[in-house]
Amino acid sequence: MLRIHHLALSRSDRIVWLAEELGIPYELVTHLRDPESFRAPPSLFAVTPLGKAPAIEDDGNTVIESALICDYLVEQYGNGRLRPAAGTAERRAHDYWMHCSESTLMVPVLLDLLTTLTQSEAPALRAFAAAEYKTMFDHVERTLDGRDYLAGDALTVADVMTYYTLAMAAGTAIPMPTHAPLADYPRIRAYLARIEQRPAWKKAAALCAPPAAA
Ligand SMILES: N[C@@H](CCC(=O)N[C@@H](CS)C(=O)NCC(=O)O)C(=O)O
Repeated sequence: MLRIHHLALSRSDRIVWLAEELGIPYELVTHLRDPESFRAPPSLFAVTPLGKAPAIEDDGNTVIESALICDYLVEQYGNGRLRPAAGTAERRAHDYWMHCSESTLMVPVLLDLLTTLTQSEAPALRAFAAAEYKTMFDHVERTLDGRDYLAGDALTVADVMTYYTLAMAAGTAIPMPTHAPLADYPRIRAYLARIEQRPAWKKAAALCAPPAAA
């Protein structure tokens, strides 16, 4: 059976959500962050050389990197779902967002998170992140003009990837004192809300939530 290694408060939410969307049976192994350092525990190094989440084990394969895991699961279990047909405009948009979500879009998010976690003032980094957020949100807002999802009118796995990046930026995936304001982006707010109404997303959110502090 598919085993998903989940780190509470992390990108591995994407993989649990995707497994729920595809109806794949899985075993969920939850790892907890060190409360002081916010780093992953040593148990993840037993699974992957980088000690990071998400990771999956399936049929003797260990797969890491959330985009690659998404591709693997859609390939193995999708039966044509959640990925547009090759050679279409929708597929090109899907491929673009699959890459962009974990590369360009993640840069300001990680700068913001790291300056917060290290309790740095770092005004230049914050200013850089703020400018990048604006560019990023303007781009996503324009993309969502006339469509419900990033590659068209249907959810694709590129939305599974990009949703989490946007939710981090908006401060909802990992609570952060500073986060990018979405007030000027009605399509992005509607997009996030549309996703958060999906039964698979709701189930994954409940399963992935960290245990309540005692
Ligand atoms: N590009 C990788 C990033 C993996 C990554 O950095 N995961 C974070 C969680 S969001 C992690 O495990 N951090 C814990 C640590 O580095 O100690 C992916 O998309 O899977």
